[in-house]
Amino acid sequence: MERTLFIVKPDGVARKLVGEIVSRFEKRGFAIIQMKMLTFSRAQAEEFYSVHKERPFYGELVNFMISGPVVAAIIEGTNAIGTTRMMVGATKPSDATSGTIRGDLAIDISSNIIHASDSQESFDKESKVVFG
Ligand code: 3AN
Repeated sequence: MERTLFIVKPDGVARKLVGEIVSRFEKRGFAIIQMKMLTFSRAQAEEFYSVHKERPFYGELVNFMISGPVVAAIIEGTNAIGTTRMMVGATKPSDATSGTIRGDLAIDISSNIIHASDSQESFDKESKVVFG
């Protein structure tokens, strides 16, 4: 059993995709361990995305993440981190295969509706930023 974190980003919440996205993970067989709606503070978003600090899109990414409420969840199941990343699809929605969340529901790289931890280290850090 493994745990991971996913976040329905502000565009996903605004587009009323929370139910659709949570449902995919429930149907796949994951258990929801924690879930909450929150609006990131700037400091929280900067810490959450600190690995991208030097990237040209960092400022835009932080501004986007604080632009509205998000829904964050910790889920548990076999190979949760890898399976969730597979279900989310490629970062660039135009590269994401149909059947994945981004491949079915997103078109734009800067608003790609969902985040999911990419490693145990990311999960540890990100879940601390979001759930304390
Ligand atoms: P993922 O969310 O697939 O793990 P990362 O960690 O490489 O992707 O990037 C984090 C977020 O930064 C992405 N979800 C996306 O919103 C944004 N992002 C990544 N690359 C770009 C880019 N080239 N231009 C604009 N935003 C980007």
